[in-house]
Amino acid sequence: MKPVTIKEIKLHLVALPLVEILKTSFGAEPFKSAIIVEAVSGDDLTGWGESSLKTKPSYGAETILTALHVTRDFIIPQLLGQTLRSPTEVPALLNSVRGNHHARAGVEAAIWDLLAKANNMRLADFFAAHLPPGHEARDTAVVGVSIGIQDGLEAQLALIQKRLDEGYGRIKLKIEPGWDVELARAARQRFPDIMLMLDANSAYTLADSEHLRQLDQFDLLMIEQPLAYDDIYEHSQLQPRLRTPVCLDESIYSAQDWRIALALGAGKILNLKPTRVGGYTESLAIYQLCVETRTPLWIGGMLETGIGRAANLSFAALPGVTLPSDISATDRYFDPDITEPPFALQPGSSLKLPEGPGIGVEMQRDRLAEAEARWRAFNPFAPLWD
Ligand code: OSB
Ligand code: MG
Repeated sequence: MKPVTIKEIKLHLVALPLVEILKTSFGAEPFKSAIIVEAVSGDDLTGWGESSLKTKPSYGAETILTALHVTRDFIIPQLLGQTLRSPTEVPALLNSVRGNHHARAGVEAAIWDLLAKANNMRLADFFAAHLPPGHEARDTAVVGVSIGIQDGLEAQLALIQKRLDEGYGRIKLKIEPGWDVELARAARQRFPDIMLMLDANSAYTLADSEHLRQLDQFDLLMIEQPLAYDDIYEHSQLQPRLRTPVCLDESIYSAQDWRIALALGAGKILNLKPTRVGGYTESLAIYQLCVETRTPLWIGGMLETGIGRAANLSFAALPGVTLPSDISATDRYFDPDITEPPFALQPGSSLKLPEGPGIGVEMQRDRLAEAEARWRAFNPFAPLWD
């Protein structure tokens, strides 16, 4: 593999208007915010990555501004001037930076793209090159769509119908107390045969076990993160009381967390968000653990821009990703995105991998500049100091 030397790492704070707001049990934000990371090599190749975060610490502890601070002041100084043969060398170089997974993942992703481009490989094939033989990437990944909490059952059912008409083969609905059993009942009655799952985003406690058990009658593919965002143990008490498989999202930050969760029986399925676990190196370790333990695995999303989505799609094309991923077509998120070409849904509820080297999509510099100006105009926070 051809190495690269990291000459410069630039950060772009962006805000993009969402075509459809995603309301979850922890609320909704009007814009997609992200840090777009631009890594430049000594021979002037550019790699792109994304730290996909909200402005509030509502999904996890990090925010867009904590990630900016940690990336600028602690992560970038460790990497400038380094010569890397593989992006899997990045975590060791960032040993001194604890936690802050989304921040570390954005920079690591830019270096994955940079090294894949330096070696003229699709990112998906570059991932596969870091796995044992037999994990060659497919040219497509099977995907589903995540639908937010709506203002009433009819509106919700209409939106499910719209997504089914577009060709999505797996529907995920966000739930919260007061918007769960009746929602699932109505969705099942109207759509008896669809692949349906629910995501609670940590809205329940173990005291709700009996209530959640009512969901067992609706033949759900899974229920995602019913209990606390940082809990594994109580999920292990809940899972045996449910027939519906529990899928963990928020509370799995590493391969070690997932090993513990599997040992305790805290869940049967994993939503792997590469940004939540600190990047693709840790994601590959988790992937291998899932393959070894035959755990069903899919790739989750954080409403990524085309930069993060192209990379996640490349990962979702690995054969050990066995369930539909939360990576939808561009028109579900942005109009337009900051990259070209857009992702369009294909037959079989799938997305095609871009063909070029690295992430395979092209940054549109004018739209990036617009999205940065939009962030500055809408940034809801006062300066931290002056
Ligand atoms: O819980 O999976 C989640 C988006 C932001 C934060 C958390 C979640 C989500 C999604 C959207 O469900 C998935 C996507 O990117 O399409
Ligand atoms: Mg989730």
